[in-house]
Amino acid sequence: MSRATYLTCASIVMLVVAVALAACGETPSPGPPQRSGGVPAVNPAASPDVEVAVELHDDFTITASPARIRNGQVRFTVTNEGANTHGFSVEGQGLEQFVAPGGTLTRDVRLTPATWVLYCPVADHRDLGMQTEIVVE
Ligand SMILES: [Cu+2]
Repeated sequence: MSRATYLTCASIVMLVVAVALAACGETPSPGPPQRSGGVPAVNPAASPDVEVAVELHDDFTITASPARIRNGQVRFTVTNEGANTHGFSVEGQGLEQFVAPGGTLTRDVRLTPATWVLYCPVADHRDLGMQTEIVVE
């Protein structure tokens, strides 16, 4: 191999290496586009007309305070005071939500004048007595 041929071969090898390095050095494809700016809330809750505090207990009791309210937008703040999972349902409202021990849940429900049953939807808790009523006037 002459010196000239050797230099040419070396140049080609270096060129190939350079191209390979360039290929490896490609920046990774960008991930999914990032959202910028605030996303408007889908269903911003109206300020409630009345608030009811609900407590769930391990002895299968559920309390609501106050238990007599005026009709309108009702905000239930449900606290699980027990060591077991309980839940919150308003009969006839299609609402069924579990609440972890020590957890709190807030739900807004529009209630018309009637007597509404609140109960725990977990397992057989309702049959064990875990329900109460509120009167909406
Ligand atoms: Cu329960």
